[in-house]
This record gives sequence, C-alpha cells and structure tokens, in this order.
Amino acid sequence: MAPTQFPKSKISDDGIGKDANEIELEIEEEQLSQECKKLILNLPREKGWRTPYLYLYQGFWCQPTEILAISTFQKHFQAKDTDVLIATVPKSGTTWLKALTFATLKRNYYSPASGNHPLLESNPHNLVPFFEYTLYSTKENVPDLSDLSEPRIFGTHVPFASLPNSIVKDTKTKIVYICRNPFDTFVSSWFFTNKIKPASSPELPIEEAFDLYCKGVVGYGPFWDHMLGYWKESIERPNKVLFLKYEDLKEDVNLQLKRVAMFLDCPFTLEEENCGVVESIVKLCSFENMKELEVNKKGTFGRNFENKFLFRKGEIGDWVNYFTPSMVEKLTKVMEEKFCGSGLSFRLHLDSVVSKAETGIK
Ligand code: PAP
Repeated sequence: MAPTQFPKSKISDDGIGKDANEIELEIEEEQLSQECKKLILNLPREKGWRTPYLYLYQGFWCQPTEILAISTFQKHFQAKDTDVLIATVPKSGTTWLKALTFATLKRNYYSPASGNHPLLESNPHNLVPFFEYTLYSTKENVPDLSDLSEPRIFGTHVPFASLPNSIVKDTKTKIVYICRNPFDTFVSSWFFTNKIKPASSPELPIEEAFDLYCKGVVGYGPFWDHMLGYWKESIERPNKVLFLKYEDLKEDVNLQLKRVAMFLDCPFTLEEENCGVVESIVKLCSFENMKELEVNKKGTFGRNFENKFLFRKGEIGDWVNYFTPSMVEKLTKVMEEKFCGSGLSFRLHLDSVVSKAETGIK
C-alpha cells in the first residue's frame, strides 16, 4: 500500500527556488485578508527569530501565516475517535516521535524490517502532516481528510489550550506529547533558525535569541506554558494525553515505545516482542539510520525547508558547548520559577558545565 499523499501547501508549490523566509514574507503581504491583518495588527508583538515579528495569539507567540493556518484548523478540523495527535514543542523530538508512532501504528501494513517501508522514502513530516504547516496552511486550504486511512496520525505544535474541542472533548482522539530539556531545545532552535534563514540576512546572535527565549518569545512559546498545558492534562486525563520527554527516549527508547503502543491501544504482543518488532522499529527510526537516508539528505518538507536540517546531533547535553555560566543561571531561574510546584522537572548535566568552566574548554 502506498503511503498517503497529503495536499501540499500553496506555499511550497509556489515557492520552488525561493527560500523559506522570502516566501514567508511574501505570503504575509499577499495572502493575509484585510480582516486577518487587522486582527494581527492589534496583537502584542515582539521581534521574531527569523521573521520580522512574532505575535501573541491566544496566549502563544507565532508568525502571521501560522495564525491564519491555526485559526482555519481550529474552525474546520473534524476529529475522529481513532485519531492520534503528535503534539510537541518545536525541536523536542517531533521528527523522531512521528516516525516511531507511524511505524508502530501502521506495522500491520508495513513491516518495520522490510526494505520498502515508507519511512525509508519519506520524511516523517510528510507521513504525519502538521495541521498548521501542511493541511491548513492557507485560508482556502480546507482539505477533505475524511477518507484518510485510519488511524489518522497528525502533528501539531499548537498548545493544548488552543486545540479545538473536536480533539479535546468531543472525540477519543489520543494525544502523544513530547518535550525536551529547555537548554537543549534552545540550542537546537537557535541552530535551526540560522540554518533556514535567507543567506542574505544576518545570523541571529545567540545572546539575542536567548533573551527572547527566557522571556517566552519563541515559536509556540512560552515553552513553560506549552509544557505545563499538556503536563496538567496528562495528569488529569492519562488516557487522553501521554507525556514524554526526549531524554527518556534517548535513555531507553524500547521501553518508551512500548508505553506509546500501550497508550494507543496497540500493545506489542509477546510474539512480536520475541520476533524483534520493537527493535526493528527503533532501528528504522534511529537518528543514525534516518540521517543517512537519501530522502533526509536531499528532500524538503513544509515550506521548502531542507530535511537535513532536522538531523543535527541528536544528543542530550549539547547545550554545555554553547551556554555561559550566566546563561545557565538565568535559564535555571526561569525554570525554577515557572515549573515550581508543578511536579515537572528536567535533569541537567551541570557537572559538565562546571568542568567546562573550570578547564576553560569551549
Ligand atoms: P521540528 O520541531 O522542526 O520538527 P524536531 O524533530 O522536534 O524538530 O527536533 C529536532 C531535534 O531532534 C534535533 O536535535 P539537535 O538539534 O539537538 O540535534 C535532531 O537532531 C533531533 N532528532 C531528529 N531525529 C532524531 C532521531 N531519529 N533520534 C533522535 N533525535 C533526533
């Protein structure tokens, strides 16, 4: 069975040969209706990471085109009981979790060990489409998703509070959420931003990005509100939201994958476990395997972004190579203040920072 082809956004169809930021600016000019422009102009705004501004929409920061897409998605999307939503903080393991979930849920159609698995030829973002970047990327783009094979799997960065009732209340749609230590998420976001910016614009200095990040001004941020929204719901409704951390997947992906399968009501059978199905999925979706695939070296996703930028280092604790002691202090304080009393915490690799500071190694 061939993997489902999702409607391409107008942006990527029109945008061949242009870089993502140029396209972004163009559609801001051309496609935003007067009504939408008015709405956006009345929103609080701050300097953007790669576009002129980020706007505070429904309590989170995003770009004008995202606001348009999200409001269309909120208005039109009809969930089904069998749907699965991969919800994530950007740069927290979205690509990885999409791959693992797709391979797990579709394992009866596509054997994870077979040489023609869809994940060998398509990036996970093309198999598990984002609501806001692929499916509802323009006002006119209201796709008919009713015929997609079930279970349908979608992706989003939209905070829990802004998901439509169709997902949250009216159906049994399951949500698998992943986030990551904010230190590493920040570094990953900063690198990604500078990779996808137009060659002609200057790099966003790390200090400037960091100040914005600590104020909560980052796509879909503040990161603490994003995490706490899904965290609280996962505690109140554990059958609705499964809360994962990137670090836990790195430490024992087999165990976490079994949790995901159990949560999605498709646990691995003893026979499957004995036949190595879990290991096959883990291997197929591993950083090392995915990074080397032709499609992930050369292909593009969403708004003409290159797949290769989705696979940088895939490590825990890379932040120690970029944070100064004062940055560590500042972000630690922000996290203590924002997560205080919530029960949500992240382990840091502070020993490495101390030894880096002591030895002066950069
Ligand atoms: P997105 O929000 O743009 O979709 P996302 O996939 O959430 O990005 O995050 C990218 C991070 O996940 C990168 O981290 P890094 O910058 O610290 O290296 C990327 O390397 C990492 N990543 C991508 N695929 C995998 C994978 N299969 N296993 C582990 N980490 C991965």
